[in-house]
Amino acid sequence: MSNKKSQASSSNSSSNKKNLEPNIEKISPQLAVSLFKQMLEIRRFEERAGQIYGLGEIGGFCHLYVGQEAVVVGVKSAMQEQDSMITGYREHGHMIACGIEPKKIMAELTGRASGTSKGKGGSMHMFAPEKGFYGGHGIVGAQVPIGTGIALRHQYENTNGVCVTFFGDGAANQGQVYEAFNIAALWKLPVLYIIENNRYGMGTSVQRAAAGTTQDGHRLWARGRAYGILGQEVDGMDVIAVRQAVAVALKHCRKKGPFIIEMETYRYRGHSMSDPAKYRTKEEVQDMREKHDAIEKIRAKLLKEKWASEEQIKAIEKEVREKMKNAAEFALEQPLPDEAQLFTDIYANEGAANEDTNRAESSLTNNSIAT
Ligand SMILES: Cc1ncc(C[n+]2csc(CCOP(=O)(O)OP(=O)(O)O)c2C)c(N)n1
Ligand SMILES: [Mg+2]
Repeated sequence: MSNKKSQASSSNSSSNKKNLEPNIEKISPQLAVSLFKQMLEIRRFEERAGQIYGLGEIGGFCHLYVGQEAVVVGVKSAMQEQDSMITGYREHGHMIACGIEPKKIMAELTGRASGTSKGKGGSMHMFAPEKGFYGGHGIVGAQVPIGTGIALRHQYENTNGVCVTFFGDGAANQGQVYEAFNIAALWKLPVLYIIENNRYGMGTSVQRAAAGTTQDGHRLWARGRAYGILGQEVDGMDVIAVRQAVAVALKHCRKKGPFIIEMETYRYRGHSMSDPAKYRTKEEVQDMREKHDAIEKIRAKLLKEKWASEEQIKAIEKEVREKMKNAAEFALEQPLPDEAQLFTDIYANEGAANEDTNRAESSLTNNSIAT
């Protein structure tokens, strides 16, 4: 990660001309501690998930968010109650940031009946609409038009909400993203697009896959320019910079419509648990972990500013470790879904769906009599 400060707060950046006015909020010690704790929760959760996957307890794909924690924690901390969120398949951290109990998420990963999708969604398909979280989507980029549609609902129903729509650097090359940008700009939809640029789409680096990007300046955010959508790059390894930039961007979205933030971030683990990550060097990963880790950055700030003592930090670390250990133990003790559950939750309105099926079956029978 470049050591660049968030462009939101940098006045001499060339891209800043198109950016929003900086609005530097003073961060309280309590807030800083809470951001640290939330990021740590996601990290420890993901480490446990990785272990459980190794034990063969997680079926299907499993994409960990280790390294990217500052993005979702910073974003969520700037969101308001009425806002909503949607993302792709690397969403365990988003679920935690939205306040869903880690034990229920772990139960979902392990396919248990008490999981957030009753054990039928797994790692990639988790939802909590009651908390404003709309998934959890396995098709790369598919969440972008859906998030734009949720923004239309916010506008239509005058909720004053914004739909924060996350997608990756790889997804940024999808055609449907630009169809969504077009309609969002035309209709001034309240949508904040967050590009989590972790430098790779599976094993392909962003420079190899995305035109107009370089090692230093990714500039995926600038792709909104053709539609008149403003955007900026932000250091996604700095939770405070993320929060500050998002707070300003959300104000813009509520009043004027779409905005794009490209978060410069990094994933420490492979694309998914089955990826040995041979397309990058060990040194590259080590450098990121040692010099740019977002959790270490805020831990150092807490100590430097005397916002928390060593003892307080240790106590938080212990509490979080215990919580995630308990979440894993809880999940593994839970029963699997009953076999009868195999054919439920397929349609949104199951009563209507059953009627349709009956009608289709009877028309089939009638037809076969007639022929
Ligand atoms: C439409 C579609 N094409 C291909 C895939 C296979 N696939 C899964 S993840 C992925 C890479 C996406 O990378 P990025 O958007 O950068 O997200 P990241 O995994 O880095 O979070 C691909 C190509 C898919 N799931 N859906
Ligand atoms: Mg990526």
